[in-house]
Amino acid sequence: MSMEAVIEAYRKRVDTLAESENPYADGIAWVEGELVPLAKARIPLLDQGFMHSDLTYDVPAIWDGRFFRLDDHLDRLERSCAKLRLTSPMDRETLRRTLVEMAAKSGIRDAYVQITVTRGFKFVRAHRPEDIENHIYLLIMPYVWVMAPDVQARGGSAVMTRTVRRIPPGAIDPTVKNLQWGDFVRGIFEARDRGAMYPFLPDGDGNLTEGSGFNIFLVKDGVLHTPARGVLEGVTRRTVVEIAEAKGWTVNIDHVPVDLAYQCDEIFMSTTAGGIMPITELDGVPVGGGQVGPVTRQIWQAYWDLHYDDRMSFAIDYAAA
Ligand code: PDG
Repeated sequence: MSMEAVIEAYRKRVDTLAESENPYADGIAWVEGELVPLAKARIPLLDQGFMHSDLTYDVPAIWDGRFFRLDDHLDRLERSCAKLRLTSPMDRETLRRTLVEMAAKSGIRDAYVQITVTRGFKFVRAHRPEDIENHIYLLIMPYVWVMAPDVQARGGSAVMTRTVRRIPPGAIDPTVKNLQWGDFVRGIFEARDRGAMYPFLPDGDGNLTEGSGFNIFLVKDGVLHTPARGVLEGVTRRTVVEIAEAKGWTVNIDHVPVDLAYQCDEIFMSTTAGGIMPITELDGVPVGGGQVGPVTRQIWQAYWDLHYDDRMSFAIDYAAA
């Protein structure tokens, strides 16, 4: 499907949802065993996820009623939990089933889904991790666009940040999906101050890392480059790599010098919350010809087509709710 067709079909589904009288149409949350409308969801203040940001989370998405790469997100969540010595109090099958039930109950067919595992009520200073009962929180809400679809059609603007670098992997492991967004928030403010939308954070050693909720790809002479280190290993990033390799293109996952961003032909960002997001202006200067490039376009289209591929997604039975 073309970019226009994908977006138009999506807008129709959003209009249908807007007419719904379902109490969960704006979002549904699972907190301490109860399902509540998202706006009513509250966390207990004493949870260490709140007190010390002692948590991890993951975000899969639902597109046109189909869960996309759910198991890849659950695998990553399990790896993140293991690294933080957290254990989800909900086993994987229950988690899968609960998410599907929540989606069906809400009627939301294009959704942002968040699973958060927190330490729980005991602080690690005073207790061994194996003696702490961890918590889980779930939410499903209408699809989140880090870059709005109409902006995707022409491309967004980014800056290479000068006032903030990405927190180093030796401080916070970026492969563990986390909510310590201090560097990203500073980056967003810098981007806005410089008249752009998105911050690209360098690592302080001359290499590119990632931005506020997305991985970054540079395309130069038909080769895709994306940073290996200092980044979340995005599921969308992996999808991009698989698409590119299937097309016979070369993908270089390695150190990516900041300087390459100024030499390349195309730039795009990737995230579950928005997909493939073209950047056509960097530090106020057009990227390549200043248009969304041909490689980005083909990746964009293949990405959304894959959402209907049974190997990557499965249909939610909304009628069952
Ligand atoms: N890097 C960071 C720091 C991220 O938070 C995300 C996803 C990615 C890369 C891309 O990973 P994946 O392709 O697996 O989604 N972050 C968005 C945050 C959206 C937002 O801004 O709230 C997500 O969790 O979907």
